[in-house]
Amino acid sequence: DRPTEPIFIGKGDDNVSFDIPPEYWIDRYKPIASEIQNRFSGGKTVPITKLKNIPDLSFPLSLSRNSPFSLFNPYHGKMAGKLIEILMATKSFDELLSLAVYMRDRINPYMFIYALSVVVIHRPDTRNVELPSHAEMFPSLYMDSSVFGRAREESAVVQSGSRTPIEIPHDYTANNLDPEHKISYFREDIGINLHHWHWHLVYPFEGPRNIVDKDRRGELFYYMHQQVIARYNMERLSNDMNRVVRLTNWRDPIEEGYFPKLDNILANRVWPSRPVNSRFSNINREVDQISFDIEDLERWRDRIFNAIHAGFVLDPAGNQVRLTENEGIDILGNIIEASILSVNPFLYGSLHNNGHNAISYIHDPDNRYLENYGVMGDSATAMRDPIFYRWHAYIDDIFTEFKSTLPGYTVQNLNFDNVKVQSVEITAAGVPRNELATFWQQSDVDLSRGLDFLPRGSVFARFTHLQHAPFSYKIVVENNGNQRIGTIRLFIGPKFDERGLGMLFRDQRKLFVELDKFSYSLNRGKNEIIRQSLQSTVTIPHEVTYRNLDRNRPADNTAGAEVFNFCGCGWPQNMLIPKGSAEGFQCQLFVMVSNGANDRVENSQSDGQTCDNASSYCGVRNARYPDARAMGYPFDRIPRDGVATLANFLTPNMTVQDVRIRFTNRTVAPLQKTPAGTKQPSKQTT
Ligand code: CUO
Repeated sequence: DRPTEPIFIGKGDDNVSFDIPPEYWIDRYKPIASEIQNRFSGGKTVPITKLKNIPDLSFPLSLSRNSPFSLFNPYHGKMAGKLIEILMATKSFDELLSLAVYMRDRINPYMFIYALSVVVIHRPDTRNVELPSHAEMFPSLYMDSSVFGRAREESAVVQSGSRTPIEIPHDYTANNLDPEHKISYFREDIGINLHHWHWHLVYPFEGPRNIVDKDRRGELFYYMHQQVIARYNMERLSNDMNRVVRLTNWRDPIEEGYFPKLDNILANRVWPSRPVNSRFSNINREVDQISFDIEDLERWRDRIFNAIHAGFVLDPAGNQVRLTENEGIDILGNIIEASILSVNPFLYGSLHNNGHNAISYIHDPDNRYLENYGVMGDSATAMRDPIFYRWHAYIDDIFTEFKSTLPGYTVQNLNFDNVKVQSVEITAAGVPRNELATFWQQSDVDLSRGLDFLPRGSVFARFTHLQHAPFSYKIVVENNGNQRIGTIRLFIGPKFDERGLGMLFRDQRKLFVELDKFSYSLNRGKNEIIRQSLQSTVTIPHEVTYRNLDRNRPADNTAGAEVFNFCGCGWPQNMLIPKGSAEGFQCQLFVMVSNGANDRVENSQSDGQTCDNASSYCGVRNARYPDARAMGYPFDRIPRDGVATLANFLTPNMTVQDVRIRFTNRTVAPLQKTPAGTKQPSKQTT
């Protein structure tokens, strides 16, 4: 049982501690409370108001501090939901802070941080509170466990400020004898995993209804994960691999293994691995209060397919709820995931979540070996495992089945009268026109917030990730009507399939990856639109993913405060485009200008303060989804009759440009400088 430290909200040398009311200390620390407080309060202290009444925490307290906590586990989800409800009910910021301080040493830490994070991004009075990066709070979920022993050694011997970043080798989970390892750089990318953790934080499927019930959340569950699969497939094609195969047969052994090399610091265990050819079993784990059979999954699947083909789902009273063109996908998203908004959980079950559970407990389905869940059991780690993509490709295919029941978009629907897109091109410094350049880059993460060691102070892990040269688009649009608002929709997709043959539109459409979407006021005549890749509404900047902005931030947080306000959901900018290949991976860049008057949504504007910089995959905080079209438009439906290829699909307000993504095997030193005085590793790479 590890001792826990008092609460620190600063990181590195920037120690800030709370002035904890004596009654709040847990019994174990009471006798040494003042000694601990003195030992750790190096700088500012924050006063904490003592609450007269502490709400009943018995339900969330029933999960011990050292137990694993999985959001995919319905029992854990309910506890977290209760905790969120209790924290949301506090009447003021002071009360919230006080209750959080009280909970901190009592509640399971992983559940506590999850619930508190959900609360911070949903309360109006915490909109300016910056959540620390989850990778800094729980670094063991995001990187090779071997780094931590080395970090402790470094911090014990070398003074803060002179410590050398600990380098994480590029290949640490496997080698190329496993073909799937070729794209481990994608699956294990810290930014991608952070995005996924944040997405599920913004869109919990359990908890108070006013938090869960967001505009089009079921549809966004479908779309964000559909895009993950499209991106993964682009990445696979870049690496001469075939598209991911759906996990359709749940009785056969699973070919892919995964050995995560992660520590579970909370449980003092290593994360379980999954050897090749593991088989699904019925799950019955009393300790986790979870049991279901493979047959249950099959029944839910069949009922969902029946509903799609019948065109309606049944509510608990037996009434038909139609799966309409506009709302059907949202209804299905909530049913398939399943969220508490599911029309009928009893009939349609929880297919996607229990797929995660079936896989994450595959090594110990009845808990006879007292093993925890594998990486598929946590949204912070699930995307590391190749099976995540096979499972989600399966889930995505159910949504595709529904979309196939809808008529293709007509020319009239797609066209924007009197608007013609003449051309689109890409330029990047030092790269031929219509070419994108990718390479490796290193970045640093401060581990000091997430590790217990003394003396304190920053110690960094240095990891290597994919990067590309920033680029700009030039789109030439001719507007023969009056001045109007257009929505510019940019996508990229592979030009050829695995065999090097051109693709049919019906297949290629599923591979188009959204790059950007923005409104533009079109003047009469010719418009030259210039847009930077860094402005993408799909991504968040590198500095936001890694929370490096605060290093040089003014202490009073006055200058450019808006820059620092974000919620952390968003595809990482460094993964905007796939890796491509040394020869130049051939892609098609697609641009469409749709009629802004039809795309507009009332009340979709953010208040200008927070969380709207990655709206395509994450929505806008406290506002409606900012695009009236179906998510994925215009690629979300089968083509209209007579359209076989992308070229046939185009209307005058669209165009396509061939582009290449060329990868160079070189590594660039970190963009963000670690604080002054930090030593660089002796092995310099350029
Ligand atoms: Cu994001 Cu399966 O939903 O992990």
